[in-house]
Amino acid sequence: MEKKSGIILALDVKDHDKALEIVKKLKNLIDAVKIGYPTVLENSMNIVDEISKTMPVICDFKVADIPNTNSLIAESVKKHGAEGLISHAFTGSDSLDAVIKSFYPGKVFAVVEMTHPGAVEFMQEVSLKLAKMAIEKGVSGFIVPGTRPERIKIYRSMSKEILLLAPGIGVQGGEAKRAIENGADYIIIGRSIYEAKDPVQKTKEIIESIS
Ligand code: O7E
Repeated sequence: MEKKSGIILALDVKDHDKALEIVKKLKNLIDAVKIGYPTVLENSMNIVDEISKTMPVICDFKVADIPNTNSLIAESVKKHGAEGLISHAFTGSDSLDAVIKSFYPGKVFAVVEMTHPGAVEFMQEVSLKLAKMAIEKGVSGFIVPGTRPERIKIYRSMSKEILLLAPGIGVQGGEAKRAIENGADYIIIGRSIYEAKDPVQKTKEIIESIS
């Protein structure tokens, strides 16, 4: 996943043709496409194979099970050509380790703190511990909250090398520039782009705002 614009498209688009059309239009402006349950449940994993042939895909399945089940999931995702896989970290080091080993040499990104208000109720309290454990286990990066740039700064201070991917930009209130200034390597953006009247123009504006 070569960094060019620093933008990862959250392709939460259920319609197969619409999803592929938007990827085709934005292909040269974005670094990767994140595909999650909304798209795969409507289209099967074939859509991951299709898009992976044209650009890097990160599967957002927020894997959160016992080690054996996590391994089975990671092995299957790998077969479909995804370059990255998103896993929860709260299930513990053995569960995360199983994802990393079974998805190797693919990149595993651990969710350490989410963007929505409910994330401060339970998750934030343990998020730095999760991040420390995830670094020790050897993840490629973290999912960090673009809605709380001050928290991104803290995760950045934990490691210079770890990739920080920040969703929550646009519709959820986060600002691309602030996320990047506070240490994010990539921003993950969905609705602000795919629901825009002109997604290409919108993406160009976002790129302009962070460069
Ligand atoms: O709000 P949008 O439309 O820009 O979409 C944001 C995407 O990022 C969407 O797919 C959502 O599921 C995801 N996301 C968050 O919004 N908040 C989080 O805390 C975590 C994620 C996420 O992508 O998790 C794994 C990367």
